[in-house]
Amino acid sequence: MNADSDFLARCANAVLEGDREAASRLAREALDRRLDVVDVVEKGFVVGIREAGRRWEAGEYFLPELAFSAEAMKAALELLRPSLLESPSPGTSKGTVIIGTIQGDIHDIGKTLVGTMLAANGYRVVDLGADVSHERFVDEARNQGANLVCMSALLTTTMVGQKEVIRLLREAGMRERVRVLVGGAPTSEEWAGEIGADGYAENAVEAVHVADELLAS
Ligand code: B1M
Repeated sequence: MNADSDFLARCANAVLEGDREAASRLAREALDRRLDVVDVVEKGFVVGIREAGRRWEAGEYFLPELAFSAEAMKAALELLRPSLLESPSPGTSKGTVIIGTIQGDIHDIGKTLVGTMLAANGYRVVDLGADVSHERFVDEARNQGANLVCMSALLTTTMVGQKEVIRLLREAGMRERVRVLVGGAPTSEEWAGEIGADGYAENAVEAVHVADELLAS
């Protein structure tokens, strides 16, 4: 069932106010009411964290307030994760995915969401976390026999690392057998083309579609 706009607004507000308890309570309520959890995340909690970012940029929030918002967001996601992971096709792996946030970048909320959605849709996901060195992406892709390398970047200063990982994959002779998907707020379709990635996705749901297309071709 889809959540009503009032419920979504309360989710956004709990994150915006950095209210971890309220965010957790609302996440539990969403589960109890069997609401569409993807909707609750994307149209509720994510709206709150983006508005917190806007306020911070506008000088209306200080960094600790932004950090509280991020904590509230993570608390809600933690509770919703098992439900997000309910796979429509359990037991069948569509391929192995390596995912992480690029070196120098600690933003992990969007990356975790993308990894969760990929896992929920039948991929074996190896989540390397945040601030992952360029070399580690390549090493893990090799060790795990990855079909797809997913790199998230939220900073204009770190997105260039995605290009470096692609260069290293090429240097290691792995570029032909590994597909590369990039994403994160400052990235774009154009950026993906410029750095030689195979795909770009704007959000977690789109990431699943793009991964499916890339691995089918
Ligand atoms: Co920071 N931060 N932050 N931050 N932060 C941004 C990114 C910023 C845009 C805020 C702003 O100015 N408005 C800005 C970057 C500016 C720029 O580079 N142009 C910024 C900055 C500057 C910083 C610091 C440098 C601040 C400082 O210390 N002075 C610092 C960086 C530290 C570092 O990384 N080295 C910093 C720190 C933090 C917190 C720790 C407080 C916290 C992060 C907590 C955490 O993640 N554990 C934080 C937060 C929360 C944000 C904002 C507000 C929200 C990010 C987020 O979680 N969004 C962000 C502003 C914004 O994005 N509007 C901001 C929700 C999440 C679900 O969305 O991550 O976009 P997102 O992921 C989406 C899509 O992008 C996409 O799908 C996801 C789900 O829909 N996607 C992919 C993401 N990865 C993908 C990968 C894919 C495909 C799709 O395939 C591989």
